[in-house]
Amino acid sequence: MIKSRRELLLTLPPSHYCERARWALDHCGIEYDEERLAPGAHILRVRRLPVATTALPVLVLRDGSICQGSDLILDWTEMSGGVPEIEQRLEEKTAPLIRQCLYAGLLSDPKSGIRDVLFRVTSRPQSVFGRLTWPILRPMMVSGMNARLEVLPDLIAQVDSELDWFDQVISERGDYLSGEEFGRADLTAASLLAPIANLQTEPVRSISEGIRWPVSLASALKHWSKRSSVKWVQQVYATKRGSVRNL
Ligand SMILES: N[C@@H](CCC(=O)N[C@@H](CS)C(=O)NCC(=O)O)C(=O)O
Repeated sequence: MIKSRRELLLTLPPSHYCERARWALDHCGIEYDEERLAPGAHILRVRRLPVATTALPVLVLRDGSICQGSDLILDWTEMSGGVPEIEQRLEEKTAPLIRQCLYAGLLSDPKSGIRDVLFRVTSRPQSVFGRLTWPILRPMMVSGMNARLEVLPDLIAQVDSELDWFDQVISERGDYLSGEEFGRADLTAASLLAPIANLQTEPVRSISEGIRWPVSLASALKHWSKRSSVKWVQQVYATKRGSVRNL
């Protein structure tokens, strides 16, 4: 069993699931270090751990035990204010759709800046490995997520209907998804919708700095920016994201 002084959060920095875990740790005042990995290179690192898959985030606890997945990490923090049915839909349907949709536009456009964003805030060896393997990695990401340009219009329509659902949720529930206080469900929704909210709030702003949205996505993002869901995300980030410990 490996013991360390602080918890260690392994992330792919731009991942919204990783932001969900990072925010929960920040919110709960937990001292941790963040090890920022590059896609592709992360596999070599995560395979050294006793976990079933290479998906991040992974939290390595001080006693050497491990939580894999943002949901289990939030369970471990014991944050209150969860709404399981809303969080489950966000985690299993809305968030993968948003990821697939954005990558379908970004990976097909060499000027999108996505390569630099994926490797910029990682360690030097991770970044070098990632950049060298990019010609192989990029098509692997496209096929792994089915993030092809041809499916982008359909993905935009599907994200739109997820926002119809979430607009309805917030109109029924008011400012917070569970009761009168900010809680786990709010944090989950805001972080998993963050990639489409053009946030100027840290850490999302710094991590995604340099993205140039392809025309195909820019108009969808502009349209979404007027929706209640996106305004709600911006408001929650502006008022609740609070201090970011590990930038
Ligand atoms: N449901 C999981 C999803 C995690 C996930 O899909 N992580 C992606 C990043 S967005 C990942 O690590 N992909 C690379 C891999 O699986 O090797 C969670 O909530 O943490």
